[in-house]
Amino acid sequence: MTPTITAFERSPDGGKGLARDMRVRWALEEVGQPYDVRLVSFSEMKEPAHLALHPFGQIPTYEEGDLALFESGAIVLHIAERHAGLLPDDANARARAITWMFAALTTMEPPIVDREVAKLLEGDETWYEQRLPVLEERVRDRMGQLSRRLGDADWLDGEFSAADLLMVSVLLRLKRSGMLGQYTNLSAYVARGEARPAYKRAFDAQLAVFTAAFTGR
Ligand SMILES: N[C@@H](CCC(=O)N[C@@H](CS)C(=O)NCC(=O)O)C(=O)O
Repeated sequence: MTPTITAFERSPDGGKGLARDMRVRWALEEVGQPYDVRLVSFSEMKEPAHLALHPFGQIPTYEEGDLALFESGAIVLHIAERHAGLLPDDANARARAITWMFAALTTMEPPIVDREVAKLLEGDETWYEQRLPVLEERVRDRMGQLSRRLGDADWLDGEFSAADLLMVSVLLRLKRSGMLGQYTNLSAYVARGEARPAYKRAFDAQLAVFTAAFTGR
């Protein structure tokens, strides 16, 4: 059965692939599972039909027959568990990969998103200039720790897995800030993720949505 995911009708990131449908698209592309996309506007996301799928009125969601999921990490895990290619077969290696998936979403992503949100919503506040270095320090702490752990390895734990897919997705949020470029091995790690054919297909698909919304093509 072909799953359906939801994505922004007009992504606020301008098609840069930072909205969280991108990681779900990427996972589906990695395992070769075709999918449909239902585009939603900001107002539709807050209406009952969408709230029945996503209690917080956000994207992405994932529907497959009777199953409806929300939370990008849970969706990627679901895809990885049902298809070969995104989680190792060995039980311990699989548990470690899932650990890294949680690390990407619960240890790395929050400080990165806190910094982004502050820039977006608090940039005009008088205290913003004092707050920014604190937020950036928290991001750098985590980047430094991750950089030391990754060392010169290609991926977090052996072969590419759903853990790398999520970690690269999270780190990509920092690309424009210049902070990623301060960690040579993390920049190379992200570039390796972006170079994957499945990533490129997913990126092109989400960009096509944005382009169509603005050009009508
Ligand atoms: N923890 C959620 C976060 C979902 C999320 O923040 N989605 C954003 C797009 S990337 C969204 O829908 N924002 C619109 C809103 O919150 O109104 C996940 O990983 O799926």
